[in-house]
Amino acid sequence: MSSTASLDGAKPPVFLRDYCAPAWRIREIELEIDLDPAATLVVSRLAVEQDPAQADVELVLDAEHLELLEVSIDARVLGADEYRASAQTLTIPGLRGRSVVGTRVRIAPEKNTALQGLYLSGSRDAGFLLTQCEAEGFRRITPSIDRPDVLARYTVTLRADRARFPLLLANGNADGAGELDGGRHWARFVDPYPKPSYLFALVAGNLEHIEDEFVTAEGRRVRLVIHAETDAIGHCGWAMQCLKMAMRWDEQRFGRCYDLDVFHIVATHDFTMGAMENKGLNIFNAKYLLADPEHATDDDYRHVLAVVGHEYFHNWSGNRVTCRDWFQLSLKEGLTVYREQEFEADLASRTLRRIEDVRVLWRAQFAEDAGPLAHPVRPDRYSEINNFYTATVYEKGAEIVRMLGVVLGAKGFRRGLDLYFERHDGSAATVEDFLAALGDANALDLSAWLAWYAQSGTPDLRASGRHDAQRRCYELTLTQRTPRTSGQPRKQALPVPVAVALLDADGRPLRLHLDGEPATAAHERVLLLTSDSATFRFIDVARPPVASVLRGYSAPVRLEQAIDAAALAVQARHDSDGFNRWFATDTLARRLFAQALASGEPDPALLATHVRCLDGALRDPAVDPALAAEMLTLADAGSLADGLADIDPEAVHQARAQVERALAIALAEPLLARYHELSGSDGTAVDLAAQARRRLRNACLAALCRADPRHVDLARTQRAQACNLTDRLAALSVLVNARADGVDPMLDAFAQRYAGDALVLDKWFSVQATEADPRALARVEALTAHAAFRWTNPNNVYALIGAFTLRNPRAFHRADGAGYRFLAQAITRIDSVTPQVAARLATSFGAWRKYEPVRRALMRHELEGIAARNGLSPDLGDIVGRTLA
Ligand code: 0A1
Ligand code: ZN
Repeated sequence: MSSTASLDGAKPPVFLRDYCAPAWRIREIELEIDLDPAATLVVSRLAVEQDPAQADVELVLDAEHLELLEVSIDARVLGADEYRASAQTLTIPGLRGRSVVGTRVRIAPEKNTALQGLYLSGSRDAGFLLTQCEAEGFRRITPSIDRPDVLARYTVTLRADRARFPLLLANGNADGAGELDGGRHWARFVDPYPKPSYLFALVAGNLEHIEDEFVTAEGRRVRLVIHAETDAIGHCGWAMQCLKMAMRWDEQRFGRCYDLDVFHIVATHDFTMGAMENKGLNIFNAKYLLADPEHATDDDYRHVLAVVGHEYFHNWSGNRVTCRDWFQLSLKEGLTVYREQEFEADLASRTLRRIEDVRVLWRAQFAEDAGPLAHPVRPDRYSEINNFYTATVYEKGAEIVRMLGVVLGAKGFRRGLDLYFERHDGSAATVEDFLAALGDANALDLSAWLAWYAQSGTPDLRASGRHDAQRRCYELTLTQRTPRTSGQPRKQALPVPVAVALLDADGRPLRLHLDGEPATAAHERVLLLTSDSATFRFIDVARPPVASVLRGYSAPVRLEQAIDAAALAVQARHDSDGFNRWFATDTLARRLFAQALASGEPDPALLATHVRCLDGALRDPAVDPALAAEMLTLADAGSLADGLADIDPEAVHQARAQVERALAIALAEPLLARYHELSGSDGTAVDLAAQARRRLRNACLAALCRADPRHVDLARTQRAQACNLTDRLAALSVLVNARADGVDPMLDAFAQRYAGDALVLDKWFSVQATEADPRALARVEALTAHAAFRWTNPNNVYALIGAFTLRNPRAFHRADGAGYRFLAQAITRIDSVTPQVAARLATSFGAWRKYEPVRRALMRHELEGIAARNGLSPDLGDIVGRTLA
């Protein structure tokens, strides 16, 4: 039972419209697993039950990469002619009604480099065993009905050598343990909550742990345990704090309590994604769990908070209420990303989190939606579901939930979510169910919102205002249009909530009075655009106001606003919405960039306006330093090139660098003053205020070094004196980018200092991979031979090769095509090891048609070369096939 597919033999697509309720269900699953890295035996008993309405449908179990040893029905072993096994399935013909189907299979976790199913993390002799089952990994452990709408109760008995695997874990509550002959031992787990197979997990190894306790609002005492390898266990304290904060927050904000007596988290360095929400046994990529001042940056601290929250919140949005099928993936992911965003917004900074989310949306999701891999938040077909854990499903999915939150208001949204959880607890739901629950709880018909899930592409939203002095009114006209996307030529109007305020010349918000409505004291209003275009008239507006539109980025659209630089400057300096302050500076910077790209230099008047805004943010002590840092940080090249055709990445780089330099030169004095003022006081403190100050200080440093090479000495001093990783890395990055004298020995010293710390060395790889210089490619190629780099480790691959292709457009898009060649070779090499990672890397070619003809041809050539290879994985075949289509 093993399978590979070539591009022309790729898996056939599955269509949403073909969904059928399962003909067979599984009430109970009993597993007995004899663990051994070389040969693990899995014995299963599935209590299956046929849907009487589908009595003619055979029982087909999913089964891949398994060595089938035995099949039985109600304890009677079947002859080889009584079942059919293929590379993907095990079929038992003639079965009717209820039975217990038994199987015995053998698997080899130490050979499983795909990191799906049961695999080994770490070395052959000392590593530990763990599972990853989402989306379709369970079928690589035992034959089963591996689809999310089949929910079963699990009893799991694990057996293993005690010395090698003292820790045995599976989902749910512990239900006995004991000794066995030959130095082996056993442990049993019962999970009382029916769950789909993708939430199954086990862990076996020699891990250390830290432990704490949480008492839920319902009075349940919960043991919290985090497990990690010896060298990492000391870095788990922050994650434990985050977990407790997440548990309390979900009770307070959404009334959701934890529901088992124990909650385990396990850290691994071998994981293709961020983390996984297995019921009661979350498994984390160590990158998103470990944090201590010497080994983690401020960003790491915030990411741990967010990801620990995310996985914990899945316990309700995903586990208690799961998805009917994988087309509904955003039902759990969009909702959980939204909950995670709100968690961080409430506990840390709302404005900052929003800016970061919008940057990601623009960079990753808008690009995806504008290229050949565009798909709706709820796709209508897929051939490889692993390729749909995308920015669209996650980030745009979260934006839809956010818009519903904006329209329903906090209380209405909470009512709706309560009803959703109540109605669908213990079952598998759909996007329609979600909208119905939110609507029913608020006596609203939300079915029009389904279009956001079904339609791909980013809507353009045009906002233009007209003031009528005589009538003392202001008319705001909103117009939407969604450009055609691959596979979806026709588009319809969507419900678009547009949060609006009107500011006077000093930035003070006016009271809003919409024509035809009673006057209120509100200074902000959500306008709901439901058609192609609509005009909203505000009355009692004496003077032309500054319209602050799309506040908090209330809808995931490309805003095109008829607004002059002076009005943007009013927003940048005074808007009471922190996000829109930043949005205004970003808009000004993009205009400067467009001028630099078109005519070789930015317009001096516009430059002066923008400089005044940034100067104000730098000098004003009332401005959050983190916000000031964000205002100083220009959008990345990919985001700036959004919407351009025939992109010349070198020209984009030069125009961007020119704007950065012009701003830095004009702001040199306040940048330097602020840099010194912020120096030296925060040490290893990781509180929010200290993080914000470091962020601004490092933004000032980077800008100063762009303005004048002499400032590179500041970076040298900072590198030498830094007492935290954030400052040390920021200085190193500046020095690498400046190609400063002596930077190579500094890089060596850094690598030596952190030798053996894989996560810090990954950052060291990334710093070198993102040097905005075509010569970075040679360095990256050389680093693939470094002792700390393994092609089999996804974190290494993303840190070096992913950082190079995604965050170093100048070098990746070298005119000679060497960057493309390197990526294509890396993809081919990785595909035979970890297909999911290869497929993800291949999405870096997704925008190939947007580039100028020479680069377009070079990328196409590499894509066609990959496509022509034999034995391509279905994962890679799917991405390359769709990219070239
Ligand atoms: N559900 C996880 C993401 C995840 C998806 C697939 C994985 O393996 C292929 C692993 C994790 C989350 O959203 O956190
Ligand atoms: Zn998730």
